[in-house]
Amino acid sequence: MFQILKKHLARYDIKTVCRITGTPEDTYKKLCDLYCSTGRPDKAGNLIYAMGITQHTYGVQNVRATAMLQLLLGNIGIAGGGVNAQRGESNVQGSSDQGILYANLTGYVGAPSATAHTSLKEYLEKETPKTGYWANKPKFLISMLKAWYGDQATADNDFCFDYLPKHTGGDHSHMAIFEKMAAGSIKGYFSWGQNPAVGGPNTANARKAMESLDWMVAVDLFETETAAFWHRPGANPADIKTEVFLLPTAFSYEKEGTVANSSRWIQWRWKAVEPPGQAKSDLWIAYEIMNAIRKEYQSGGRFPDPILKLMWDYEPRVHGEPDIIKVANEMNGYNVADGSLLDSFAKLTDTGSTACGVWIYAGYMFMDPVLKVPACQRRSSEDKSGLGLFPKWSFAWPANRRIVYNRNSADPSGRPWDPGRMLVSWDGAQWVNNDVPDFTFKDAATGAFITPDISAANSFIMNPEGQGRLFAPTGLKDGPLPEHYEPVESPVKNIMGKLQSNPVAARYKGEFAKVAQAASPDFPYIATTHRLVEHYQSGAVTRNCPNLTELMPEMFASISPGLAERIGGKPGEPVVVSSARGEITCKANVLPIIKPLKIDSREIELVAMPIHWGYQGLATGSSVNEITPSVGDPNTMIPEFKAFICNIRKA
Ligand SMILES: Nc1nc2c(c(=O)[nH]1)N[C@H]1C(S)=C(S)[C@@H](COP(=O)(O)OP(=O)(O)OC[C@H]3O[C@@H](n4cnc5c(=O)[nH]c(N)nc54)[C@H](O)[C@@H]3O)O[C@H]1N2
Ligand SMILES: Nc1nc2c(c(=O)[nH]1)N[C@H]1C(S)=C(S)[C@@H](COP(=O)(O)OP(=O)(O)OC[C@H]3O[C@@H](n4cnc5c(=O)[nH]c(N)nc54)[C@H](O)[C@@H]3O)O[C@H]1N2
Ligand SMILES: [Mo]
Repeated sequence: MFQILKKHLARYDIKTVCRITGTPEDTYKKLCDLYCSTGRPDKAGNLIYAMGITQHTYGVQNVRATAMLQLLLGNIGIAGGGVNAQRGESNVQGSSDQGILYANLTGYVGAPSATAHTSLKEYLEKETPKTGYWANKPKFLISMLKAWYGDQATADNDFCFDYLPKHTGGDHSHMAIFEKMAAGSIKGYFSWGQNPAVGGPNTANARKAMESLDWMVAVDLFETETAAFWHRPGANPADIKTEVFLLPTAFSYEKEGTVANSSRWIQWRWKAVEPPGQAKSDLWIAYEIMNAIRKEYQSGGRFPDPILKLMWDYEPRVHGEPDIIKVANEMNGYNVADGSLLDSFAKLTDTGSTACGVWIYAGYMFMDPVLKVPACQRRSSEDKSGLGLFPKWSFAWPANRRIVYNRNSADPSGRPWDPGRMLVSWDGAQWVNNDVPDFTFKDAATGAFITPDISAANSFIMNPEGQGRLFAPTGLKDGPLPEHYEPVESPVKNIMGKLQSNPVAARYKGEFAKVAQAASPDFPYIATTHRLVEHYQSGAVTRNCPNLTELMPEMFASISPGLAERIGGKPGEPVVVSSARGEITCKANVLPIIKPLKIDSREIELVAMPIHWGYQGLATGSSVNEITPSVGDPNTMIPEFKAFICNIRKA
């Protein structure tokens, strides 16, 4: 495999990489030397990334490349190492853990398919690997079904597996939803804590697509651009039939619950103030909607069982709110016989004796020894390792392990590669550790230590083969090894091969198909989008804060002094930025730090635009997403927000 990899990558010598990226060769070489110097036992290299890596039609290939680099340098599973995705919103990690992605149930257990999984047995046979930790999948799924369906779930009825919604394949991501909405096949829509009228690509068409909804529910702090789509500038409310409900919700400081951060630390957040007016917590809203649905189904319905047999008891209320500790305990898991909390997912069974909503969260709740009530937040700052592990602060899933794959911090014989950064260590007779070992280190039955040779060749326990993957044999739509492609819209030719852009990039139909031809003379410049310190995301919250809107009041496009001169524009003057989707007007921000990109010895100007404006709130302005393309990565369907082509002129 290593020889294949070497051959594949030999084409990417320093000269070639710098032709593509425009980085000066000596700078790039210096950077490579510095970064690769971390590939020694006494050093650690940490690779942090966010949207610059992911928001491309080859975003997953980018991420794969970072993981492969870190594997090759020995930077995985060690203190100070790793590939660290910076999750954007405070609980985006927690949301993913709870199964918010359409192809997942909770804890990254795959959602069942209508055609491939007609029974629990068929699901488990097809989806359970023989080796690796996922061999325990039946325990995770059956315990989740017990958490959802309680006594109703028995071995005889497949633990109510038939009640789970089954997918029929295909793409149900953000862009696909709006494509279907535009085509008229989606009739109702919950916009719950998101603002797609500003946040999604090609958004002028997304706003138009919402007009074909019968109803929409916006659960938000404010009347966002999405909630207000029916009276947006240019629309005639009399022509729009959609019934819109706006449910006011409590802000983060006005409710309690868990949030999970980028390091998978689950932390409890207490309520600081009461929500204003009629605003309720999201939990209250979800609970009452389901209560109302259950009431409707009591008088019949096409298939009431999944709804009426669901365990849905979060009483008694606490200050009117559902009992959130009951929710937290259900996520954590408990013994069905006596309701006692599970302290580890190692205790889960596939017999129905345990219930657990989110297997990776097992053990995060504990009985507070002083108060004698279930609690979540551990609050000791003790850290004997001196490595910043803080094992008694919060709970890091899985199993309160701070660094996953930590068997790799020790050599095959179990000696730490760097004694100064010991996570786990075999002292000849037993394992000693600063972090929770991420391998089978003790015999579950006898409690005897297992010698290091057993785990040495099996240090990536989530993979059936037990190995890190330089080569990804399955799972990725665009192949086992990363390859360079240009963005779908690019002013330059891909010098690495015949295929200009990722041949399997996600693309959409109708109005969402609008993409410029490569090297179009109509759009000679590269456009990119980014954030500002003063605003947050679609600006729904921050453009309602007077002080923040005062600091950063207006939408703008940043360009180089050279480009400003070419279009005859001065700082602060209005400009029109256009793409194959349309055009927006904003102000010119002429900045010397914006420099033309040097690609294959050509200089190409760059237009950089922030993402935060819309037509609601205290400070309004055009949304850059009116001109971004609906194309995305084939695996994640994340839109290509970071690179497309545009033109710019004086308004
Ligand atoms: N103040 C503030 N903070 C925020 C947010 C906010 O809106 N406002 N949003 C939060 C959220 S949800 C997220 S996801 C994060 C996002 O955080 P970031 O990803 O850091 O934010 P962005 O500004 O979108 O863009 C990231 C960077 O990508 C670089 N870039 C563009 N194209 C490429 C490329 O091809 N390769 C590489 N290597 N780099 C490239 C740009 O130069 C830019 O500096 O921020 C979070 N924090
Ligand atoms: N062009 C371009 N577009 C982008 C990006 C980019 O870099 N470039 N970045 C993308 C990224 S990474 C992200 S994450 C998205 C964000 O896009 P969205 O998720 O659509 O935008 P947000 O503004 O984060 O929406 C959050 C909404 O939740 C509301 N809210 C806040 N707290 C609560 C709460 O406790 N409960 C409820 N119910 N509502 C609450 C806010 O008022 C706001 O309306 O934007 C994406 N869009
Ligand atoms: Mo994000």
